[in-house]
Amino acid sequence: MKLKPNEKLDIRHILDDLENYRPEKRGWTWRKAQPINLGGFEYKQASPSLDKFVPLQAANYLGGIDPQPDAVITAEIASGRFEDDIRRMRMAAYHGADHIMVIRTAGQSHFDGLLEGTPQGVGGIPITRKQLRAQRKALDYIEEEVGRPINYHSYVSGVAGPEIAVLFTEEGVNGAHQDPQYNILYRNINMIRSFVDAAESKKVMAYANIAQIDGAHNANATARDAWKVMPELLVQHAINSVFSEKTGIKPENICLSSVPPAAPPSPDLKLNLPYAVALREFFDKYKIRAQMNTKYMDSSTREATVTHVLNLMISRLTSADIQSTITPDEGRNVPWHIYNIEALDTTKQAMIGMDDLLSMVDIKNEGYIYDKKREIQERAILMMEEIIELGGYYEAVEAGMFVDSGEYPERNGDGISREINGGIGAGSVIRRDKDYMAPVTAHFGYNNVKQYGSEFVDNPAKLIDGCTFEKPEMIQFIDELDESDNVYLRLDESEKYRNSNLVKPEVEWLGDGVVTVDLFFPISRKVAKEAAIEAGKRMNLTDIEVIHSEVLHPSEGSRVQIKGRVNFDIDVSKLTIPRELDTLSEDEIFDYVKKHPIKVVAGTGGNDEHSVGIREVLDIKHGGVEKYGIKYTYLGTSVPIDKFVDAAIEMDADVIMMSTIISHDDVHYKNMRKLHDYAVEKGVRDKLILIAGGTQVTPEIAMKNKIDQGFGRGTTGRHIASFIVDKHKEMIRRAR
Ligand code: Z98
Repeated sequence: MKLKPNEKLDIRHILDDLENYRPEKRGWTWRKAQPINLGGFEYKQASPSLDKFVPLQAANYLGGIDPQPDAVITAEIASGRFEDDIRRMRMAAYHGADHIMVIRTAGQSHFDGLLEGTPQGVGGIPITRKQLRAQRKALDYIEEEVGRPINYHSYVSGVAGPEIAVLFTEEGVNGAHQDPQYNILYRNINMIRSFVDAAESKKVMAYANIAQIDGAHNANATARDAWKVMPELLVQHAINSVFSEKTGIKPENICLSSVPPAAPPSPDLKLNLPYAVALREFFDKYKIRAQMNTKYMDSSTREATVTHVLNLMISRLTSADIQSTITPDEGRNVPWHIYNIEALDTTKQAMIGMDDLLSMVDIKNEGYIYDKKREIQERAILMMEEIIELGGYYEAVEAGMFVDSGEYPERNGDGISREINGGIGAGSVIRRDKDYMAPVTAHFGYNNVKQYGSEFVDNPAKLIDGCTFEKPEMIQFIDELDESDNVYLRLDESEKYRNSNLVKPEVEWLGDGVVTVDLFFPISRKVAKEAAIEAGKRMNLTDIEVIHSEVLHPSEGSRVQIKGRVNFDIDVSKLTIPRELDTLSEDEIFDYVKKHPIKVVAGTGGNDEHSVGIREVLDIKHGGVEKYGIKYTYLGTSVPIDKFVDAAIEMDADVIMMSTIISHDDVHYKNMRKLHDYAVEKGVRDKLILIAGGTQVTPEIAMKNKIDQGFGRGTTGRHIASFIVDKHKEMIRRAR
């Protein structure tokens, strides 16, 4: 299957023959960082362009270019239905994502084994072999379509961590979070068990070249005063990174999950920049995965976006290698298509906008930034020393040293304390017997295989002629286990919206019918929220919830955003779709008009006094035809129809642009016909391009009334100039 931009990705095709699908490659792929030249601009921190993409809107004025930054860009997807996530992955790839993280369903860390089938999740998807296989297969098609490898990512945590690492290796997962401290601090899993599991998991990840992201950022999200835990964050990064390296993960696959710990209204850069510099300096052989600060995010996408952009500036100043784009979703827990894609665009826009920033500004090696950086590093070293004095990491956790919201060595006594012998899975670690033997690849620690020959020491799986890593045909593929909760049932339920004429508004699942409505009420926020819900009811929405509200003034007004569900389908075959006018590129229009000077006479026709629209499409100010070198003479308002033609003859004009807003008694039709008839009568119809425009004008109406083209709402000077150029070319051809 080859994907085509104008065809939907067929989920059922992805599911076909999954049993025999094999991932095309293992391991992580970095972007090819290289300077590029695009649209006449030089970019230094860039990477090759995509074959298929959706550019930023401003690209309309810059030749449609879509420069890509050098950092890998992440989309975190958490809809709960993997089949809908696949469609979103494709949208994300078009907007520049080459790292797709699928969030796991709530509570999967506590499952002590693997799940099978494709059940629906809460706040993410249950990770299963079938789901992984389907998504990796879909990404194979998508990466071929956009022309760039896409890294697929999920989480190796919880009591089934090692099993998940093996599953990820078998299924071609390219990146994963793995940090035993996450299990201990946030999932209350026993610490000894977590480190033993991590050793095994990391060894497997090293074998598969899976990039590893750690969990330090969670301290930031959890601690009450997040900006104070900066020294601890360095300590957490250090513990996981060194442990990973010792299990065999290559430094270039070790990615620190860094979050700028503060956000406005705190003095963002004054806190976050020295922190990022301290981190970069200490951990220069590893990669930085920059995550956004979600700690302070509430429900305002605007506010989240500004924090995101400040974070992106820090990423640029400290050369982040992977850029996450989680922002607006996490804050208000609405993981919808539109916000995922918006966050990707924010990232692309900001990173490209700040291209090569470091060659223009220096980060000072003195004064405030130096002192602050140095202080954070010193505090981190002191914390590490105290941990060692206490007896090690386990003792330090038991003493509540982590996620304490004091700035080390200050302590607030609110750290997360876990008992060495407590937590989930306590007592489940047992010493391997002397004759312990496991004939598997990438197994950590003692393995008694030497007795069978020295060739098995580094390759125990040879004893059984290879394990599932070498021989995927040994993998047992389980399709579905739950008859009442699986992808086929969900696809059947939404089938009427797949490849049919029916559509329904959607935020995350096909046919979910969810819409958002933005409202303003001139009252207090408390009352406005209730008024908004009532408004939603009167709009026939169901399941109405307020998802955002803002005070503009305590009594003068409040903004409320609600979501709700609609209960109708739209048959697109019954819609009248206006014909889209072709536009030429700005350069094409400029070049043509330079070689073939074009003159226009224009005005509002008959008794029409509405001159705003016509001025907008004439004047250079807002991109009217004048911008392209077209000369115009404005005849004014209420121009008699015959005067348009007489003026055109007198001025030797090529085009008449008549604006006609009033439609009472079909006067706009009548005036168009009159204009044509008068031009015929004067013997100049063949030499003139006649254009009519106005809110009630359509191309069909204009042409029916013998006018060359009609322009309605949304017309810009470029539309009209493009038409004039095309028509002018045609007239020259005909005249030959
Ligand atoms: C992120 N948006 O970092 P559960 N391991 C680590 C984690 O940080 C996480 C998990 C496992 C964030 C997502 N992080 C939050 C180190 C989650 C996931 O228990 O299955 O949710 O574990 O991308």
